[in-house]
Amino acid sequence: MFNQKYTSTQTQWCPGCGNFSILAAIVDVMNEMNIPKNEVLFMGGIGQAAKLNQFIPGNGFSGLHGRILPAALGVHAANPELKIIINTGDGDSYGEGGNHLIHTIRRNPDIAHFVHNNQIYGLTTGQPSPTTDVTDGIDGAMNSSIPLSPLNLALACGATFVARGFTGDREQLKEIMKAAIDHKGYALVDILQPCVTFNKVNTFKWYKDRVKPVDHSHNVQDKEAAIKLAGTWGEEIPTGILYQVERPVYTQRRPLLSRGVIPSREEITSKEIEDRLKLFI
Ligand SMILES: Cc1ncc(C[n+]2csc(CCOP(=O)(O)OP(=O)(O)O)c2C)c(N)n1
Ligand SMILES: [Mg+2]
Repeated sequence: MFNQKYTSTQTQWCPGCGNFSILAAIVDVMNEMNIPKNEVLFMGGIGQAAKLNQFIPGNGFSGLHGRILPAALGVHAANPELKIIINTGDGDSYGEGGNHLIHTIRRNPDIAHFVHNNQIYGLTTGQPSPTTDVTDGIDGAMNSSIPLSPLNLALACGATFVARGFTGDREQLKEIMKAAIDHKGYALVDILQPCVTFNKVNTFKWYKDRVKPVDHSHNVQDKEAAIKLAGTWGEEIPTGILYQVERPVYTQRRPLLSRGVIPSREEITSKEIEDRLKLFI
């Protein structure tokens, strides 16, 4: 069972949805990286994007809308050796889960987070999300707000890996995903994902006309350059890995957690556990 190849099951998405490309990319990436299935946990919140983990047979966990990051942090603390791959939507992670996003990034747990950014609340039938462009094409009061730049938010919070992908460039997306999964720390990949049913503004063609892979000469450790690229949104939208640096992950900075998976920690005495528990009383 652990050596089984990754596959996908039938989905519940609309024909033409950008999510198909993301699912296919993940299945390819997991098979190409050859990570045993028992070493991976796919997690998601609520929404069309967040359902992805339910379409890959294997270890999966679906949480509440906006609340998957604290659950993932707990999983990481209990088993730092597990590869945690999260799929959520822009509404889930940048809207309702915005506060969790900020504080998870600061803690730098070892998590690869793929946000399917269709710039809309898809599952609940097309309300504006924090990334919806200011435009007449999408109804809703929030639409007069300035859109959030999620990648600049992540950079401001101290993210160690920040990237932007596009469902229409599967090869680049796969390379970004592999780097995000390999990255030791929290990796945010914002994936431009057309919603063919509810977002008639940011269509496949709209993205295709604008996306441009970042130049090979871009230095991924240059934060100022990354901030500029992350905030570039208009006639041109840069894609690729914008920023990547090393910083100790959450569990490395906690003496107790840095000793690995709980069942393998023979050296932990019941006295030590009691002492730790007293800290919470
Ligand atoms: C706590 C909570 N608040 C709100 C909802 C309703 N709800 C379900 S999905 C969703 C938005 C989904 O948008 P997004 O995360 O962008 O995912 P998409 O469907 O676009 O992929 C909302 C508001 C919910 N299920 N739970
Ligand atoms: Mg969405």
